[in-house]
Order: sequence, then C-alpha cells, then structure tokens
Amino acid sequence: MMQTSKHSLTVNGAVVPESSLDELRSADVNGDIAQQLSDNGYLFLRGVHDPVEVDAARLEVLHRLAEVGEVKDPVKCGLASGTSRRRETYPTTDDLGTFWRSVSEGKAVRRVINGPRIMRVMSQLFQEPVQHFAFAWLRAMTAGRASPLHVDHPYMNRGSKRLVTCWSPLCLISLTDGPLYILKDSHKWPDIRQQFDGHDVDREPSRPGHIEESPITLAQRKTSKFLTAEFNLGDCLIFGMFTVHGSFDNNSSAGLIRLSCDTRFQPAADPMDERFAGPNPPAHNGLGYGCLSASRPLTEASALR
Ligand SMILES: O=C(O)CCC(=O)C(=O)O
Repeated sequence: MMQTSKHSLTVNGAVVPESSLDELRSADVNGDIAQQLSDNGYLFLRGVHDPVEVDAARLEVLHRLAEVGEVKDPVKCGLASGTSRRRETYPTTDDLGTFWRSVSEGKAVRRVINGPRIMRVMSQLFQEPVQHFAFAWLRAMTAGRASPLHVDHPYMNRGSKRLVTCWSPLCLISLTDGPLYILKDSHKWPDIRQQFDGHDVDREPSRPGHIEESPITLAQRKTSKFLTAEFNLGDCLIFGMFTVHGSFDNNSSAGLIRLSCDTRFQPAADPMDERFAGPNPPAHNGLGYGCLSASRPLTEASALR
C-alpha cells in the first residue's frame, strides 16, 4: 500500500480508498522490456531523461507562461498566479494554438521529449528503427484540475497499431500534485477494448472518447488498483493504446502548476497518423495545438484533451 497523506489522492473530488492504491513498479531495463510492456500494460522508467535537461524544459515552459502573466514570481517555483493575459494577446483559437505550438516546440522541451535518451529506449523496445509524432501533448495543470479516465486509442488510431505513449513529468510531481495513474491490468480488459476499438473521436464526435464510469467505481468493479508514484525529473511512463489511465486531481495547496508532456512513438516502418505528423500537424479537427485544453489560459475551465 502507498504512504499517502490523508485525502491527498482524489479523482473528481472523491477520495481514492487506500485499498485501491498501489505503486507503479519500475521496469527491469536489463530484461525484455517489450515483454514487460505486454505483461503489465506499462513500463515505468526512472531517470531516462537527463534531470538537468528536464529542469531546463520546466523553466522554458514556466517562462512562456509567465510571459502571459500566469506564473507568480519567482517563476522558477512554478506556482500559478491565478491571473492571465493569454487571451488578450492571443484572442482566437488559432492564436492560442500558435502560442501553444511555440511553447511545445521549445528547444529545451524537445531536447527532452524527442531526445536521444528516449529514442534509445524506444529502439530497445521495438528492436527496429523508431519515429515519434511531431505533435506533443504538453500539459500545464493547475490546482483543481485533472485528466479524465481514458484509453489513448480513440484519439490517435489512424496509423501504426504498435503506437505507444510516453508520459514525462516536467516538474517534480508529488502525490498531491495530480500525478498520472494507470488502472492495473486494464490493458487486458475485453469490455474496454471492445468499447473503444476502432472508435475515432474526430469521425464520431458525439460518442465520448473517454470512459464515463467513475474511476473509483471502475477500479472496484474490476478489483483493479490505481497505480501511481511520486515522479522525479527524468522519469517516464510508457504504455499502450488500451491501458486505462487518467490523472489524480491536482490538490497542491501551494498552487503548483503540474507540468508534463505526452509524446507518441512507433516503428518507423509503420504508417503514421497524419493528424500528428509533419511540420505543422493538423491534430484534432485541424485545430493544431489549439485543440489542446493547455492552449487555453490556465485560469479557464478544463476540457478533455
Ligand atoms: O498528463 C495528463 O494529465 C494526462 C496524460 C495522458 O492522458 C496521456 O499521456 O495519454
């Protein structure tokens, strides 16, 4: 069982029972990581990225957020100011997308998320040449916010069937700051696979891409566990397209902006989902980076992507 401070881990405001919590196990990097991914539905790797480079990425993002008035001084602490000038400077979805694209394509961010260290891990995983999506899902989650329960498949299934997600924290994420969780063994659940296999959120927008059942109810119904960890700079979590995951609520009392980025990797020989490839990826509905909730001011309500 995890050592949590009372009420630190909540989803949609509901406390996750201690009995439903467990720790992500670190992968055995000297073993067969493809087998571990297939057996467990995830690979938790500590210290893949260079922590100094991750910290540089963190500061790069924070300074961009500070530029639009969203970070308190001193910026390096990463606390939300509770105000924003982002919409004044970037009034339209298009403008907001352009801003978020420039943050997401920052040199220090890309050095981490697309750098040689993670590429090496992916080559070890696939045992053949690999490539990554050009598009990246950089997230800045303020207190009170969380990512909903979902599998990734319906959001990105027009290319390789061997696609994996790599989620990298870009700041220290303690249990109170809204860490990512995975539901244990969920990659083997036939009902979830059946519900989402072949679903494409852009082709069928009226059908939800996320899981509507409450995460706590689903975990209990499946006698599963919420697997999570305190994430350090350099860690990453790799998982497949049918692993059920989400994030806990960011309950940081100090107002920490939880920074992370999810990127996608696949064998280079496979076709790539065109929405997320190329120099200016169209992403969902052709909105580019404007499709991400992170493109909107931190002071505005959350959305699903
Ligand atoms: O960072 C988050 O809150 C969500 C990340 C996620 O859903 C993903 O990596 O697929």
